[in-house]
Amino acid sequence: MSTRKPNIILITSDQQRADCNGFENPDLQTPHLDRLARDGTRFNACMTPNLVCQPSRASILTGLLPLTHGVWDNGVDLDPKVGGDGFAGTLARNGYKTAFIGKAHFATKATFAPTGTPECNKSQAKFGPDWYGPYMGFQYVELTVLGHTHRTRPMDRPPMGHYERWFIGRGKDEEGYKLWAKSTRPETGAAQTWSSALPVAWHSSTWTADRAMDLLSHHDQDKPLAMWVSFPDPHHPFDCPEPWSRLYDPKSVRLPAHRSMDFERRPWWHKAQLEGTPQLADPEMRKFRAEGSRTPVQTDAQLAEMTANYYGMISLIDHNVGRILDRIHDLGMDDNTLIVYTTDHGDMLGNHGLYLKGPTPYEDLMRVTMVARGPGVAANRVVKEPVSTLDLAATFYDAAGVSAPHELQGRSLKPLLEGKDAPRDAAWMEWHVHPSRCGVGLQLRTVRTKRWKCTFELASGAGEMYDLENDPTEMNNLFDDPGYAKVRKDMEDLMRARPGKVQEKLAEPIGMA
Ligand SMILES: [Ca+2]
Repeated sequence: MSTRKPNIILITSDQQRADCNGFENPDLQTPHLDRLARDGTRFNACMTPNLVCQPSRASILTGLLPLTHGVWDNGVDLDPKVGGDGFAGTLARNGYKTAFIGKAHFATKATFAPTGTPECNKSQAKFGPDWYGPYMGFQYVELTVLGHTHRTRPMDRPPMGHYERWFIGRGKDEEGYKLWAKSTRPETGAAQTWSSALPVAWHSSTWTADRAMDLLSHHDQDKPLAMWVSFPDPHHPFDCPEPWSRLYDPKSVRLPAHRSMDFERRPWWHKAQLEGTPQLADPEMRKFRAEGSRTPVQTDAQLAEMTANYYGMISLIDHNVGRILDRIHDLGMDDNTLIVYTTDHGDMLGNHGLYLKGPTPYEDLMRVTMVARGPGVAANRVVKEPVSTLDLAATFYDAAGVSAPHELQGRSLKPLLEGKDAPRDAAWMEWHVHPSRCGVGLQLRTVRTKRWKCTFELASGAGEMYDLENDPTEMNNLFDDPGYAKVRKDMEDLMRARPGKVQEKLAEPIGMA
């Protein structure tokens, strides 16, 4: 057994529901994630500490909750000092080579003014073709910045991000862009959905795996490697390319049993967030935000088309995870590599009549896939304790035998990964929703135990509480039920027992997302 520090490979997707993998849902084909689950440990109550990209990703990197690292909503940048003390910077200072491939979103892309970060679409000039990091503790980076190309938004010129530069640099960008926007099948009018004609070889999922595999092959194995490989899919638009768009027949996709809006049983903001006007001065951005957070009600056929494409995007990611796993195996790195697969948040996918994401902390959004395999990790085990992607930084330090640079709010998963009995009380979600998002300002705090989930909106005092053991689909809101006052009080105490300090003064947003 090697005494060397283990390699750490974190693989993430973007917006992948916890039940959208083969081991939780036989409708999906993810043989490589299934392989990880069979050879390792998976978590069936892993929570994300926020329901959108930027705060969640900053928490994965830093091991801090959003109101502590300061990224309290999309449109707020992670302070490079705080990011630099995340797991990448800390491992780099302890002898690791650190690398990032894919979608970072540690900083805002669509900003009101240039911010000087490599992800800001008004600061490209600073980051030319020779730039490969460092960034937020990662010594080497190759980014996809555009991420989720919409048909209506052409690529920025000059291109920003390594994927975009590669896409355009091949000299077939106009052709590629047209194919991307084109559909290979008649469209049903499903929101943000089409079967893209983009060749899969030009797709960001392929590129992300290619770059990660190349980096693995050229890595000097005398040094431990910590790499975050971040696929930008299956985030909307649901533009799955062939042949993956044909893997799932919309006619046989199962839809959620309860797919109509049910605001009468929900706290006020569920409805208000769909009716408010995003408070943004820029009319272009206001329109984009309003459309982005409002998806028209889908017919069953449209929802099935959307779902089939979403599943296809996940199977394409899985295929590329398989390629990375094979490369790790071929390089003889299996025995000394901890691999974790997770995502930043889920997608409503039509449940409760809602789509994409928003300030509705259902399990659809808050519960995420997490599976790990590596030295000492128990095989074929399912952990049911409420854990969090917040726990990853602490877990990596534990695996590497290094100390955290400051107190963390996540806890190492190592005992659970080793098959030990290590009960957890609760996982937290927190989100100060800015009125620029959907016209309502919210201070959401959610606490999730094995059995209960309770959300408090601190400004209005409203909330929602569900008994997940007897009501797993979250239909009966018990928040104001006098029969459950004691449970609610206990949950409030747990919510207030949130570890660490909340930043007193939160930064103003500098853009949208
Ligand atoms: Ca995301």
